[in-house]
Amino acid sequence: MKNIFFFSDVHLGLQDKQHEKEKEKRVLSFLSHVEEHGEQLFIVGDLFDYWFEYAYVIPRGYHHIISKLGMLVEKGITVRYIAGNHDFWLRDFFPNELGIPVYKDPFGIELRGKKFFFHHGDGLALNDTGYRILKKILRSRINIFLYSQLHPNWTAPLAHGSSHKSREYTGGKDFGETDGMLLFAKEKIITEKYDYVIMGHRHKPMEQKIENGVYFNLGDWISYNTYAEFDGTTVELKTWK
Ligand SMILES: [Mn+2]
Repeated sequence: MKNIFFFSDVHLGLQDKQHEKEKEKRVLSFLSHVEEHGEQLFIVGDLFDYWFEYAYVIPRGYHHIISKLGMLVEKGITVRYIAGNHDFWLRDFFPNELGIPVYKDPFGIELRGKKFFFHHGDGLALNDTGYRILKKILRSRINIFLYSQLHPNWTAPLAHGSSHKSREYTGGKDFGETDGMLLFAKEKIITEKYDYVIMGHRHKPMEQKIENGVYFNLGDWISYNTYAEFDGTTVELKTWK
């Protein structure tokens, strides 16, 4: 039987050309592996460092990876895409053109008899009221509409700048005792009896056993190249070589 794969925080478009080329190669080889050994793939947010999709236009530069994902779907692999804070402005391109459903809210799902809960992870830090307010503003319909009226030549370079700041900001957060993501995972596992809670956003892989469940943070593809794999019995955090 084939396996279920999870990865997040590739942040395509974040780095300079050479790093992006190398990253693209790594991700493509990982996706080929999934093509061969997977039956399902979960993208747990921030595949793109910046994605804003217009009714008739999508950002350029990620063609190989996008078409590879489409190929996986054609091969019969179920691919799901959980929007992160950097790629929240996904519209109908992935579902309509590629057959990849986009999830904008955290959700639970049963996979081979185990209960999984997925959340990109943004907005859970305890000391992060500022971000939670910003999140509401960035996701308001009227603001998205207004933004979409601006020409992409203006908005894309600007967004790339602010996304760098946002990532530095996230990276600098304290994930110690007061790790809001961990507390969230505990709640899901202890109270709601989930077997696995899977998140990204933290840019640092983590595996934490909590009573009868496990919280995984998937790390990133900037420094770690980590992903998780479920064979129907256990979930394992792995590094792509
Ligand atoms: Mn994120």
